[in-house]
Amino acid sequence: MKHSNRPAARSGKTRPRQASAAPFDVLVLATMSAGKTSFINALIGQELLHTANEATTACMTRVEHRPGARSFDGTCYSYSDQELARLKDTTAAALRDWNANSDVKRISLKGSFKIVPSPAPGLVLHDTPGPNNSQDRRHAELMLEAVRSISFKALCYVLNASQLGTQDDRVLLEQIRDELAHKPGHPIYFILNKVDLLDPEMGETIESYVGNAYRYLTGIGFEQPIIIPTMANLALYARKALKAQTLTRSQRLRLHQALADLQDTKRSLLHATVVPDTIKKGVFKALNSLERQRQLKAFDEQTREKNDLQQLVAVSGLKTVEALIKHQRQTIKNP
Ligand SMILES: Nc1nc2c(ncn2[C@@H]2O[C@H](COP(=O)(O)OP(=O)(O)O)[C@@H](O)[C@H]2O)c(=O)[nH]1
Ligand SMILES: [Mg+2]
Repeated sequence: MKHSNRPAARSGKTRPRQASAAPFDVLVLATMSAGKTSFINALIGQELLHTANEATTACMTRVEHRPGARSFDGTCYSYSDQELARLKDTTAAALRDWNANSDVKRISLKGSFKIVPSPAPGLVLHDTPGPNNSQDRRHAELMLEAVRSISFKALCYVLNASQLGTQDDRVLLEQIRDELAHKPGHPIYFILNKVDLLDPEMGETIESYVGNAYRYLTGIGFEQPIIIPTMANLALYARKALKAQTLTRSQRLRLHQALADLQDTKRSLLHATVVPDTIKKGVFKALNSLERQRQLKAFDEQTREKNDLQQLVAVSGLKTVEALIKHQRQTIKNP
């Protein structure tokens, strides 16, 4: 392992105490490469966890939001729950190494999510390995252990819109349905990811794909599923651009294309979303307000670009998921 095994040095200064908040754990599940890790990075607002078009997530990763923290504290643990390494400022490269190390079972990260508005403290996201990796049975075991042992308050299940209803996906959904039968009252948000890959001119409209997903999920036994068409990658790129983080050439090109298509796609993305009315109205309101601002003010080019990026994030599905999480947290607090 490349990184220091020594515990991080403690500074002599006393830090201000973090406001303690009730934890709200969100478990993210899916088969391999549906976009779990990309979705979590978009929720964090930074490319922190490692993503790729291959079986990358090999261990459990817990990411806790600590508003105001300057960097991400990271610790990784072995299968016997021994601390293997710890870093004060955990980088994506360090996480890639930990993730590739077969001794590492779980990683814990604590830091400030770089999104606006900042979520309330206590939000914890859990990334899990896709259980359908035929090379490594441990992935499936870890996923199941996560569902059974983490006291999550909401579950995000990521569906790959461009490969809906594979056999692996159906098996996993049936497994989750059976596991959740013993845990009533846990909302599931179905993230219909990669909708940017659909080609409306080939008849692949958002509405038809959400309809397909609805029938698929109700057929498996999920009644009145909440379905959010999502573009996790583009939301992440837009959030990176809004925070002046460097984008790769390919990310810039894809973002540019998405912004060019935005006028045609933005309303259909929100209309097709299957969520409670109050949530949907809130997201439409935010989009309308951004559109009004863009028309009314004497915007310079830079402010207009920022407004476009905010509109993209507003319709990317991420804002809808964040609104659902916020609503669920309030419901738990004030039942
Ligand atoms: N086109 C597109 N690709 C995506 C999206 N989200 C993730 N991906 C890509 O899908 C691949 C797998 O993503 P990853 O987050 O590692 O999936 P995981 O295995 O479920 O964690 C990567 O190449 C991502 O860049 C999306 O919204 N649109
Ligand atoms: Mg992953």
